[in-house]
Amino acid sequence: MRGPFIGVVVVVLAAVACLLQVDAAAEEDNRARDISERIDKLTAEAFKLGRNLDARLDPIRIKKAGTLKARVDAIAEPTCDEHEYQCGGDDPQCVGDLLVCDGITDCRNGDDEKHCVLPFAKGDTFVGDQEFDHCGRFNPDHITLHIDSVTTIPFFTSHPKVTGRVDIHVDRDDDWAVSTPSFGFYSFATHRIIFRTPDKDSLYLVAQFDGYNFDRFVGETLRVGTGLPCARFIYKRQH
Ligand SMILES: [Ca+2]
Repeated sequence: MRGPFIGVVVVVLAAVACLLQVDAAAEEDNRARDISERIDKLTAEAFKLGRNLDARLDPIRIKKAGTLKARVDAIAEPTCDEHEYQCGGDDPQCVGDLLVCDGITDCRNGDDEKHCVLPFAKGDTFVGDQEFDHCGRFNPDHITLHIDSVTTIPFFTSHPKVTGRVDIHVDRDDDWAVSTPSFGFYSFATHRIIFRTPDKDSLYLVAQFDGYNFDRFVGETLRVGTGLPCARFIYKRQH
């Protein structure tokens, strides 16, 4: 009697052991599947994060964001006096325009010497589309500015000298144009070229970059004396 009983017990125990092995294997499979799913999820998140970082480093997006910031800054209350430069950051400080890009650090955060690469060079051409023009008799749709030279003067490195030509195209049968030599100075502090145009109408051109997108500037022609603009063209760099 004991013999068959023991045999039954052995068979039952073997069956239980087998079932336990099956359960353990199934549990291992489930854990492996969970881990695999988590790895897939983390991989997808890593790729998404990488894409977002790439987008943030995209120079076109950085330029657009900078242009937007410049527009907000333009309508905000100025925090520095005229002819002063705002160092920026969390530590408000103003320094004189002449101290920007003069080779000596004046801002506590060093910002006045961080952006001193000229954004244009000899041979560059910008074509302007008219917004309004009631300066003279020509009323052109387009004006072209050619940069002929850019010279950094020792002891006045904050304001490189710029020479150029302003061509005014007039739509007539003979495609007539007026070319006026101009010279002026670029300010690293204001991102602005002021051209002194030697003309009898006492006009001068101010080319204002936004400090971020140097492929475009707003060009206003102003009258000497009043300082009021009588023309505005939006200029774009020709590539
Ligand atoms: Ca300086």
